[in-house]
Amino acid sequence: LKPSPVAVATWNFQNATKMAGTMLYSGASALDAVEKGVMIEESNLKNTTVGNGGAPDRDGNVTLDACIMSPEGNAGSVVYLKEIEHPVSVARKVMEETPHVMLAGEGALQFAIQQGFKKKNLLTEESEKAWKEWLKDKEYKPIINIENHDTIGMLCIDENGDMAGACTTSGLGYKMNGRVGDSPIIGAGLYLDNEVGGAVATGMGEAIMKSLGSFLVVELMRQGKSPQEACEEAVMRTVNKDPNYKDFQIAFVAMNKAGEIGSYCIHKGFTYAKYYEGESTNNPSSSYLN
Ligand code: SD4
Repeated sequence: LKPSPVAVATWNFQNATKMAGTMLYSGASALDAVEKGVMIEESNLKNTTVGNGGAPDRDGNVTLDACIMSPEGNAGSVVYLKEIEHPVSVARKVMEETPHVMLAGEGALQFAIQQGFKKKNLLTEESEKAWKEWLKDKEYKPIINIENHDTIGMLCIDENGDMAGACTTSGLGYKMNGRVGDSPIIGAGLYLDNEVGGAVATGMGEAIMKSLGSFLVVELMRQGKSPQEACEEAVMRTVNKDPNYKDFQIAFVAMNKAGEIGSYCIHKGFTYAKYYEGESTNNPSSSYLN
């Protein structure tokens, strides 16, 4: 029996899950739905961690990371991409139009332009103002407040029971120039296997990359764990290994082929959005710390 279509995303991004969910219930593919779904947040100027309006690095550059995975197990990714509002769509083009998986920086931008994407200034007045404020003290430390973590990772199941996933971000605010996080790394910010399920991550990318967290979650599900158990074990890897785990947040959302969802994080406050059978919800995640 196939599950009904489902769209699930990190944080309370219900506009994104509604977009993806309504597309899925009208017969769209999981791949089209995840792309269009996360594009909502790439264009949302109020979201300062994704796409247009994303916080710049400490030198004032807005640099974007994104990736996408298809039911066939294909993947595309862009890292350190500047001046393009929809990095997820460029990642999809990398997957579909090139022999490669990942393009970076200048080359990614050049490819995007060849593909017809238009350059745009993504540094808004507000994010420039906030950056100039930050420059006064230049204090760089992980910020665990939920307001500062708005990366969108999304997983969808379509009417055929096929799954796709996407992840897109401007990364940690005021990161070093050149820094790339977990979000565009296949297996870290996103992993999907259409036979098993998928996982997406948000939070401190450096910690997620070191455990290749999303890959880990999917492999644990493959071994028979529920999405919830798999997310818990992946978070505990970091908690047990990193003495500084209290200073940062990491969170995973996972969904298996049956449409079962799980989620876990270090610090309380993480939620995930879901669209299922016409109903849109925001769901609190369980956490290691309260
Ligand atoms: C990163 N994981 O670049 C991203 C940041 C994030 O919500 O999730 N922000 O490390």
